[in-house]
Amino acid sequence: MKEHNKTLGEFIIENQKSFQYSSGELSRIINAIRLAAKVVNYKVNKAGLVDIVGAAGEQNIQGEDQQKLDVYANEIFIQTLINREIVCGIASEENDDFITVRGSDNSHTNKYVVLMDPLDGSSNIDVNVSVGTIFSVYRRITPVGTPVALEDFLQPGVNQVAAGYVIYGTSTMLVYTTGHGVNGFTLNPAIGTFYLSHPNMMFPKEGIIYSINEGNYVHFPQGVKDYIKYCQLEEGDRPYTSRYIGSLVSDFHRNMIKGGIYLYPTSSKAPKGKLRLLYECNPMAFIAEQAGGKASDGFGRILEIRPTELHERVPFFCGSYAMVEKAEDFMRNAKK
Ligand code: AHM
Ligand code: MG
Repeated sequence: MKEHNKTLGEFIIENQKSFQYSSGELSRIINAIRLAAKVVNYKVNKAGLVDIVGAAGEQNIQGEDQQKLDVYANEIFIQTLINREIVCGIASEENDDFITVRGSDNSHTNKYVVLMDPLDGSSNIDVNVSVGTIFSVYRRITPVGTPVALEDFLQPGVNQVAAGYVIYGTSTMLVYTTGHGVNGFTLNPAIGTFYLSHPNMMFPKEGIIYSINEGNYVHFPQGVKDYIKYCQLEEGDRPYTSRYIGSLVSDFHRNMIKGGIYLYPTSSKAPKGKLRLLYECNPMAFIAEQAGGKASDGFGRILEIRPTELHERVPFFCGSYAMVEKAEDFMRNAKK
């Protein structure tokens, strides 16, 4: 079968065979995410109609309550995972605390936890710009049979068994890794099926795009200011091109295809950075590394950070390997 004729469903089944000890649970989690993504996609595509059928907090003409899309996406992903009884716990950027999930027999026998940002960049919805869902899967570390605990969620990113994102863009894509490279699937909306469109995605080692909210320039650490100036210098393939959507998934996706770096550093306004380690940075870092890229907090590997709280924030430098390495050089030099 030609690669582009392969559906996500077929790909999941084929790949399950390559996990030596797989009981099929991980495949079922990816399947649940695939389903929830299609439901959220349908709703995101209708978002422009909100003015016609009623805004969030109001009732639409059918008398149904309108919900904010990020709240809706959160509920869809959580409910889809809970209904299928495949995870023992879920943590979401939208919820203060993690959710304990029991099996139908009230047991705690499932092995995996899912962490997610159900609708990242949701402020872009009102202006018809792409948004995304980010997810991350870990094997629990507490014994099977006991209720899930905070430590099951506070694992370093190197422990991830799967991570991915959905991008609701000009076309909708699901991109994910289980630690054997990164594959991208595009939704055919006419029949509601994802097809393998981007097998083995790889970051170009070098790139010419830098993505950062330069409006915060004066608040950035010196190393970042120096790196930005380096990007803008007239030399070799520089100045680089500046591209910033303000939607992490979209900026990351473009940079992975074209070559580039995404930066969300600390600033005097956000002393720990803005992005969340568990819901945004770890999954994107896992995908980046699997695609030959690099992800750093400016000084060290994102995936090795030991989290201490669910909603922890970190500075994030991620993208083409050589570009992130260069940015780290500037960070180190500015500290000397
Ligand atoms: P959110 O989780 O509240 O949507 O914030 C995350 C988003 C990222 O998608 C994006 O890269 C970043 O925030 C943009 O932030 P800023 O507007 O400060 O540049
Ligand atoms: Mg977010």
